[in-house]
Amino acid sequence: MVWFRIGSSVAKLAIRRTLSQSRCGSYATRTRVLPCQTRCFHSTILKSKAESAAPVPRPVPLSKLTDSFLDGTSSVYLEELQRAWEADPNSVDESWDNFFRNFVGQASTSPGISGQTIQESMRLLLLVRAYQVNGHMKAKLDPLGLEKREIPEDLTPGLYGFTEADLDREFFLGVWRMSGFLSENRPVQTLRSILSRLEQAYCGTIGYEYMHIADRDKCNWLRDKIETPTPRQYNSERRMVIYDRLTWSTQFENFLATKWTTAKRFGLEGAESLIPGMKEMFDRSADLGVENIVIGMPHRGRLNVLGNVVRKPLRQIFSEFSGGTRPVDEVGLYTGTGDVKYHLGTSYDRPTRGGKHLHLSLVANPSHLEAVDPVVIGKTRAKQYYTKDENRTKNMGILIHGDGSFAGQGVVYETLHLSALPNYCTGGTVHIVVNNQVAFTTDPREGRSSQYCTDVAKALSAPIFHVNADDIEAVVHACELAAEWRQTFHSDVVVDLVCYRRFGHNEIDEPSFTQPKMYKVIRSHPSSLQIYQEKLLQSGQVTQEDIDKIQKKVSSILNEEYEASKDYIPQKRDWLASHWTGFKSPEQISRIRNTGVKPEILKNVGKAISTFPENFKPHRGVKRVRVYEQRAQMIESGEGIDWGLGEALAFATLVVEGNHVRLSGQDVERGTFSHRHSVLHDQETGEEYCPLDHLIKNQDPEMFTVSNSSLSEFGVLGFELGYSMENPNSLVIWEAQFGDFANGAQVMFDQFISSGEAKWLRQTGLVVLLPHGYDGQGPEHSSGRLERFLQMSDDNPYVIPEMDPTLRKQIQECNWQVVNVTTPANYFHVLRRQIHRDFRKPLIVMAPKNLLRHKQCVSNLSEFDDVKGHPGFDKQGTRFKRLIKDQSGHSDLEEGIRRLVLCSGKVYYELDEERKKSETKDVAICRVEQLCPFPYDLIQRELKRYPNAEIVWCQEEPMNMGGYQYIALRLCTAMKALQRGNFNDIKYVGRLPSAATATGFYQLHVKEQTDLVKKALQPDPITPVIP
Ligand SMILES: Cc1ncc(C[n+]2csc(CCOP(=O)(O)OP(=O)(O)O)c2C)c(N)n1
Ligand SMILES: [Mg+2]
Repeated sequence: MVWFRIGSSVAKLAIRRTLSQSRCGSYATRTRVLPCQTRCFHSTILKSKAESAAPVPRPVPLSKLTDSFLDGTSSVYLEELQRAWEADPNSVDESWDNFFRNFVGQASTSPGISGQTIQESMRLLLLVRAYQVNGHMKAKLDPLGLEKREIPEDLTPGLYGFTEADLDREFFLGVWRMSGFLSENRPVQTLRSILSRLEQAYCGTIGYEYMHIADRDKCNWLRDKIETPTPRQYNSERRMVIYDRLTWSTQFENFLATKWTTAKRFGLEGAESLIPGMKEMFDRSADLGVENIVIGMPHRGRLNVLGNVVRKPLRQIFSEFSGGTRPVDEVGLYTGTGDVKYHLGTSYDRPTRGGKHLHLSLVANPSHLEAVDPVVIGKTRAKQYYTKDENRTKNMGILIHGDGSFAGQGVVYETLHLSALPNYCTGGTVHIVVNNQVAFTTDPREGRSSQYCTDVAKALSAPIFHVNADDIEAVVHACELAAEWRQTFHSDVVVDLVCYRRFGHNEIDEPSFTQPKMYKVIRSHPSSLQIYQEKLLQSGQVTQEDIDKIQKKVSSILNEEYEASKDYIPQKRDWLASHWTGFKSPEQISRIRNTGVKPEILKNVGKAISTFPENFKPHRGVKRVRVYEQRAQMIESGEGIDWGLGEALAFATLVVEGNHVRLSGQDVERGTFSHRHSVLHDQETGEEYCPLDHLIKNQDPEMFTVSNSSLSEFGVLGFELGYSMENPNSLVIWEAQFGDFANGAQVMFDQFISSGEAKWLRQTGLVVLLPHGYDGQGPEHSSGRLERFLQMSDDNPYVIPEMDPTLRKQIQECNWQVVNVTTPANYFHVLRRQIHRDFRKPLIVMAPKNLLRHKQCVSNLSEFDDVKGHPGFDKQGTRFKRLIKDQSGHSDLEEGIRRLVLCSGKVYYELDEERKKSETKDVAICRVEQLCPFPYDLIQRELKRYPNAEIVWCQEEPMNMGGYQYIALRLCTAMKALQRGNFNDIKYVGRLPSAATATGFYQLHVKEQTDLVKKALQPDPITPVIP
């Protein structure tokens, strides 16, 4: 494995470019003091006598020259190269060697070229190259004209020794293995025409950044599009469509502004061309085969996109503006808490200009900027899986960003970095940055260190098209080009829509407090619509009448929709996605199903997952000790099934039942703790084998997916969340390396997973595995922060809900489930339960570490099956056990038990061991496997079983962490209902409150752990928490 991803040339190129490019401040770039002074055109700084006397080159085909030949943009560099070559031809790259051999010292054979020096020819090429690399620095991108950019000196012909006298001289440019005008077979051109072509291609209202892309074909493809002899031209019909779309965008905002003068809507004024740009991009994408587009976007312009692009009925948008209506009373229609209008998601079918249909989904998002990015990408990938879109050309993700957030939020980078990973790639995301040159009140110069707000995308070799948003046709062109790029190269592309924000951050904000100069200019700046209107009228292609007609039409439809909004009643379809038809809302009872599996299926899949091809040679340790021989033996004997096998059986049984299973996270293939080994590596060939891919005949290799991820929590968890939301018939799991690291994705937990259903009525059955447990690994490797997940649970601690199995909706009504499971069989069932129910609910699992190989932490195969009389089979059948009662064979009434210790997780095994060691017989230990929602029925069953017992909650976490605070309130409610005491009757055994999750001193850890385990079993009563 090499240390770099693509090729060392990329790194070299990047370094060289950093050294050679002097950066200048700009409109949308950070203002910088330039070390360079803009050079005048007449400068002759590099032209020496010796050079002017140099021999004239002959036009030799340079077919052997590679792109790398043109990497440098510095003439000094070129001269140095030549000197080096003269001293030793082997000291330079082969392409340069060819070049110098072909040119230097040869007399001209071309009659059209006179007085041209080899140096001039090379310098001219460097000038061309400079335009390709840095032309965007001179492009007219700022609609407000406030740019203070200094033109980089490498765009001044004087730098290369050219003077005005050279303008009408003809120069040799050669026929290159390069697309664009250099390849047009016009080797001889005047300097004037070369310059005007370069200016037209690179310095108009679109600034292209693409020369950071190492791939020659991609660069050529773009050059071909950029360096066209005739600039883009739209016919009058097309122009009217663009005009119509711009009118809709503009009038929509105006209409909202007049009807709801003080409402916050985060209008698009100043960036209205986003809407026609998006529509044209979508049309082009549809022409190129795209059928589904998943959109993620922030607040700015969202309503406009919803109304004009996604085509959410305007009447509905207006109705929501007038206060928002909860949907009509309909049986089982859950409305949740709702969210403000500019966060809601939706999906609609949209006809395209080319006569196709596009399905558009706008993903609901929180205020947290950019947090939706990975969710959109995950959802897109899931759509690709379910539609068998192997080329990834039918389903596309598009993300709209703000300039401040694109540059500032780390999740942007985390998302971009998923783009080329085998199990996360979506064939390219199109990014549009609504670059209004301000973030709330912050100027770019204070908001980012990079030149452009889009620079982050260069790390991923995405082309970036900066476009002046006032030139609507340029916007349309850039958007179409982006769609074409995506469909051709299946990789990310960025459109940087350089615009402005006509009003404040929102409509009731005063922008002149902080940007007085900018807003002075904005006040007298015409809208894009006015500018375009003027242009069309001047062209003579359009009459004032045509324009009036469109204006009138749009205005009357807006008014009609407004009238209709007054009686608008939301429909159920607004809330539900198609794959989810039949799934129950939190208000509809869903039957509890068993999760046991037929013994023969268990045996069969068990064999399949412990077998590998005969000639495959896995590591000896994996083969013998961990996976194959031991697992095969466990299946054979039906005993001693460990965690890894329990999990694999859950995956395998779900897959054979037709479900898609996807597990992702850092190092999940092997498993951080080396317990999973789901992918084997042949020790000789390096080949990989995943047994779970071979459960059924011709199994789709993606049906079971296990994938190591990039080292990201926020991005990858978000991706998996998006993936899980697409189709309910999939078990999607994200595993943290250690639970401690999951808070890097805290936004995902807070804004999406815990509250997404309540806010946006979107269910997910996502499973999150958080390795958790106190085993002396210090404060960063002990805690998955169980307390946070419990604290965010929305079950009322003082109310016992309906617990009758036939009427129970406890889980459905709760925002998520939090478990800390202690047996492989119970883990198997809790995973299967995620799928075997008619609703979906996130599942947070405090996953074990040392239980993975704990001798006692094993199950028998009979606990996995559905056979009556087997250990897992109770009154209802075989199911996940929300609580595991004491294993001492107690009867329904045990009056002699003096203490009932309730606990959760691996501390159980330590308590049990101590109980055995101390031969304590009068203490019962129950495991609360499902902490949330709280298993009131089972807890009360145990309270009744031990009527005289002192009630103890034992945990290994500090008192301000772990389950204590959540459990104590609910346990108290359960006890009160049985008249078994109150809060002070709940005894606490665990660590004292602490700032750090755990001690870093191993010896101290051991002492603390031993003390708490001993205390839980001590003969004397335990002192109450409240003295
Ligand atoms: C993660 C996050 N931090 C802070 C905010 C508060 N906030 C809302 S809008 C905004 C400015 C965003 O600027 P930009 O990305 O340029 O978008 P614009 O509003 O200019 O369209 C900020 C800081 C937020 N919504 N999300
Ligand atoms: Mg902004």
